[in-house]
Amino acid sequence: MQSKLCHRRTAFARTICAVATILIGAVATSVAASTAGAIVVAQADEPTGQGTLNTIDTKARKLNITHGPIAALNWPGMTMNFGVAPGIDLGSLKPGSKISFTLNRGVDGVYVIDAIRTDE
Ligand SMILES: [Cu+2]
Repeated sequence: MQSKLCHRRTAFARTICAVATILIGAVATSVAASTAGAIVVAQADEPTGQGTLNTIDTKARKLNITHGPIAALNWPGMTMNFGVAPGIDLGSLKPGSKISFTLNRGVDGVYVIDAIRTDE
């Protein structure tokens, strides 16, 4: 839970993250419930990238993408492969498309695409 909140970029969000970490660990249920609302909001602020979809491996569920810088992760632009979360339909994607995507960090620490859309 708190890792998503910690992905937020602003100093304010990082402060909230630190406070939430303390509260979730130590304080009563009523306080934890109030911090839960902030965490739900933070999910809309996952790391986001934009780029060009180069290739689609439907079987392995991997996309090769040339993406621009991803500021939230301090990543420069690069060409790389991404895994895709279960439930994302790859059938409507086409090589060469301009795309936007969001990333979610799995339990193994590797970022996978958990949302993707084609840009006009
Ligand atoms: Cu990359």
